[in-house]
Amino acid sequence: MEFARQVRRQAQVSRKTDETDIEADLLLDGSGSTRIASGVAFFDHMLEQTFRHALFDLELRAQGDLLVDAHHTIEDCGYVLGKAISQALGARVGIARYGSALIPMDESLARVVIDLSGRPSLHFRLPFISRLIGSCDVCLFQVFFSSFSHSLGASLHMTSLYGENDHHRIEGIFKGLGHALRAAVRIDESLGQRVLSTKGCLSGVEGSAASMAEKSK
Ligand SMILES: [Mn+2]
Repeated sequence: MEFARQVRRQAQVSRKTDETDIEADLLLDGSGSTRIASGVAFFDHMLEQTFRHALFDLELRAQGDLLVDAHHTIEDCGYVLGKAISQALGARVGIARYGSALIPMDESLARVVIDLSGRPSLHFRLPFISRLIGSCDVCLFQVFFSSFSHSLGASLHMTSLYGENDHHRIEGIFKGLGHALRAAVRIDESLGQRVLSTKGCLSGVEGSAASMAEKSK
């Protein structure tokens, strides 16, 4: 129990390809303070919702090939953010593992459920009315959540139950992700140094018991 508590749950991840150059600095047990600059304003607005509501501190800087379109930038931000959370969680010792949220946003209602199982899976249901929100193609949200769930190693179920306005509906989803994450990463003190799995590990994570021990030194 002491072991899990003493570790500062943070990560820095950078990733550079010919398409994107991204740096993320993340603190899980933060206050929700964010500085986000992806070059896609509406996407920044959505990420700010997730990390503010999760109470994670995040600095994210992305420079992508936006002259092509926002696809690579948004997809790779998903990859980097999922990886940063996974890295900050290490071997996932003592965490609640599951989180869920029902989030109203005016006339709309979003449901988000997450399992930090180590196994990636995404179910995303939001029938958009428009093709664009701001300058952001709505098909890119699913692309984002897909790469995020893969690098995080999480089963992610996101459903907009109803609503009239695309902006409200997707914002409810991003806020719901924040609340679900906040619940799932919470240290459950009754678990002590155990992992909430009959296997004894949450498989597929990049961290390991050895790397947790290294960090706690
Ligand atoms: Mn908004």
